[in-house]
Amino acid sequence: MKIQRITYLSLGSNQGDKLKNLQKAIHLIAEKIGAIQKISSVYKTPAIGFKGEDFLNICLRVSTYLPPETLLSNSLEIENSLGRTRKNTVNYSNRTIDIDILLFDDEVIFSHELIVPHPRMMDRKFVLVPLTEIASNLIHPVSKTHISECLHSCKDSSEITKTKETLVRPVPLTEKYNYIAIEGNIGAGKTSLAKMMSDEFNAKVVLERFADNPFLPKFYEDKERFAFPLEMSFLADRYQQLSDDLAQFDLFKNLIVSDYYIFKSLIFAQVTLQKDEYLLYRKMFDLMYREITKPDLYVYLYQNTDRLLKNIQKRGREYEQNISHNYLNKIHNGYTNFINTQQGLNTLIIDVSDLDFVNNIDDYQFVIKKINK
Ligand code: PH2
Ligand code: MG
Ligand code: MG
Repeated sequence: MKIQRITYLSLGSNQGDKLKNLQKAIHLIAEKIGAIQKISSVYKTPAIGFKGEDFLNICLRVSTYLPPETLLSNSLEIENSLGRTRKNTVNYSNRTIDIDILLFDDEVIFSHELIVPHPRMMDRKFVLVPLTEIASNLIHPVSKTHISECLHSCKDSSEITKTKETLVRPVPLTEKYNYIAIEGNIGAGKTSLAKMMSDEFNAKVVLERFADNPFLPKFYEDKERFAFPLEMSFLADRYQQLSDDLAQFDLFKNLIVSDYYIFKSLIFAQVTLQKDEYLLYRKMFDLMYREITKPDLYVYLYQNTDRLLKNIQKRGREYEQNISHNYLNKIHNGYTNFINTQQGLNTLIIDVSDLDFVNNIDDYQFVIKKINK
C-alpha cells in the first residue's frame, strides 16, 4: 500500500491575471500532485524582498502519494507550464506563479534540492496568515509550536489584506464516487485501467477471476456445448465476489474499482445461449441482480474491433486467439443495447480508440479527467 502524506503549499502570483494563475495552478496540482483538501482565502500582500507588484498569496492543504523529490519536480513543472521564467540571478523577481513546499507531514528534509519545513516560512506573514487560516493547530516540526503561535511571534510587519476573491476547489474523484465499475469489450483495457486507478487513488480493486473458470477454454473449443455452464459459473462467481467484496467494504469511506459489472453476465449470455437456455438463465440472473450494489459510475471503454483483436493477440491467452471480429461486434452491440436501456445507472462512455492509457501518462490523465467530470 502506498503512503498518503499531507503537504502544505504556499502559492503566490504577482504578474498577469494573478487570480487566474492561482486557479490554474490549483487545477494542475489536483491533477499532478494530489487531492486538494483545503484552500485558504486569497490575500493581497506587498512584495517582500524585492520591488514589484503586490502579490496574491494562498496556502493549500494537499494529500499526496508522491515522495518529496517528485512533489518538488512536479511543482516546478507546473510553474513552468504556467509561464514562469527564472532569471539567472540570486534575487527575487516577478512571477506568474510560485509554488513552495512549506510542510511535508512532520518530516524534516535537508537535501541539496529541497529544505522542508520551508526555511523562510517563519519570517513571512504572506505565508503564515493563510497557513494559520487552514492549519492553526498544526505543530511546526522544528520549532514545535503551533502555526498560530508562529504567526504571533513573526516579526514581519507587512500589511496583509484578505480579499473577497474565491477559488474553486476541484473535488477529488474519491470524494465523488464510492464504487466505479469499468466495463468494455474483451481486450479493451478494463483490468489495466482498474489497476492503474486503484494504484493512483489507493482504491480497493475487484478483478474478475476469469482464470479460475474451467469452462472458459472449453467454451472457445465448443461454444454450443459449454455456453450454459460457462455463463452460469461466471454468474455465480461474479455474484459471490461482488456481494462479498462490496458488503465487507465501507462504501462511504473508500473507493472501490472493479473491472466488470454483474450485468456483463447477461450481455454475454444473450450472445452465447440458445433461447430456452437464456430464459432459464435470465430467471437466475434477475434474482441475483436485485441484491447487488449498483456502481455510482459505470464506465464503458469503447475500443474499435481491430484494436481489440490486436490487444487480444498481444496478451496471448491461448484460448482467446480464435475470437472473431463478428463475436466481438455482437458483444459490443450487447453492451450498447444495455447502456441505452439503463435508466438510473450513471454511465460514461469513453472512446479509447486513439488512446494508449497504459503507456502514455497524458492519455491516462485524459481518461481520469473524463471520469472526474
Ligand atoms: N515570494 C517571494 C518573495 N517575496 N512576497 C510576497 N508578498 N509574496 C510572495 O509569495 C513572495 C514575496 C519568494 O518566493
Ligand atoms: Mg517563494
Ligand atoms: Mg519558489
